Amino acid sequence: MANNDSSSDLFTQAQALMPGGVNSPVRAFRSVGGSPFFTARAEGAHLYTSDGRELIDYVCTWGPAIHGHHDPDIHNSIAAALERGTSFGTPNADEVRMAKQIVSMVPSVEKVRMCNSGTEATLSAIRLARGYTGRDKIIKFAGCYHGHVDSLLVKAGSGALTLGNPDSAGIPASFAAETIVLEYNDPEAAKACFAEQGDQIAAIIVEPYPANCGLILPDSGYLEGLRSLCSAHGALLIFDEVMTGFRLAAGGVQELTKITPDLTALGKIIGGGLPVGALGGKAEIMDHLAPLGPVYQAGTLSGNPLAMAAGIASLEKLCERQPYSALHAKGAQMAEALRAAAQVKGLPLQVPQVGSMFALFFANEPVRNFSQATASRTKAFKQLFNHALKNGVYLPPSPYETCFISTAHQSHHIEKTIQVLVDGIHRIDL
Ligand code: KE4
Repeated sequence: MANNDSSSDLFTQAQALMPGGVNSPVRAFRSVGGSPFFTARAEGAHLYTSDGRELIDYVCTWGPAIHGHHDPDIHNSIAAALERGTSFGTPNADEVRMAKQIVSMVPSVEKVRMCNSGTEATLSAIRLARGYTGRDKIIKFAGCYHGHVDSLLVKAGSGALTLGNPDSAGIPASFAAETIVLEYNDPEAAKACFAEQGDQIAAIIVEPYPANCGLILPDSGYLEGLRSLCSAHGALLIFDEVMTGFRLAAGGVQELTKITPDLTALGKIIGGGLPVGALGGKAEIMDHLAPLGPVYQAGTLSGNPLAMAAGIASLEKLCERQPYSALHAKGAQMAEALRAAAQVKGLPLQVPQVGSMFALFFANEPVRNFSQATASRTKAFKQLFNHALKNGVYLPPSPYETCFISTAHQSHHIEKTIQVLVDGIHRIDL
């Protein structure tokens, strides 16, 4: 239903009905000031706000919209599925089609369990790792965000970090005690941890390229080291590719690095904009899931036919179009232009970029871990965010997120964005 209320009116109504006026905290603009705009519709590279504004969108609904918004192929696939009903509660052919698609794209995945969000995928992955190994402890890394799973909301990134509560209230100390938090890109810390308690560690869960505390890339050999440690100590390596899966390559980071995790959590792009997550991995491990094995995992709408139709269309389009080198070129063009502008101004700006993902840290040195990310100048980011928004460019409303480029971002969108952001960089007052 079309609504003619302004964003401000809608936000006033929303705050009376939903905590913070949002259904997910990072949307609340708490770290960049002001109030969030409301979106009336989205098309291609643009969001159209309830105030009649057109914005070039670099949030891409936090990752799913790799083909841009309102993609016609995804739209038509959903419309066709809709003619057959919305949910059956029984197995349906599109679940088989989706599973075949994932297995064909993600190198390490032999079997798949569909669910409804990235959070469900990661919570299922750690439960499966604990059930399979008979061990309790999980290693995660400071700044990584794996969804709002109780035992993983410890030194978490994304909205938790944005709001300054990386360790959420409401999580019993007994839960947190089973989670070991290490600094990313610190191989010695990981080695020491396994030397001390390797026989208690069920798994490492890692965003292979952490993108929930800005974007951090691994030092050479770091991920390979985690793989070796897990293999040597009988722990599982879980790649949380909810964000990077299908985003950086058809097979995600594990295709780029040729590292084989034991389990992979997937989400975002896999749903084509509808709620979908998935857990995949070696058949021998996955077969420990109910109804075959003792590890329970379930979901009323898991494998929902509409969501499968949207996700299959999204993944098939990626396989047909193979847009990754073009997306990388756009990301590199953006990053190089912003670095050059900052250098001219003598501004400490790091722009980590890989493929269609990039982030902005106002820091003197490249950011390699959580501590360095949180030491960056967030006030400068806030200035740039608001300058960009005022000039029609929507960056993620937090310095602890990552920007996404879609195939709908044409050269003129990139060029306009560079012009706006370079102007914003020149106006920053540290
Ligand atoms: P969801 O439960 O939000 O679908 O996925 C959780 C999740 C798991 N793993 C990774 C690597 C993720 O990035 C996420 C969710 N990402 C955030 C944005 N950085 C979602 C945005 C939000 O919380 O509203």
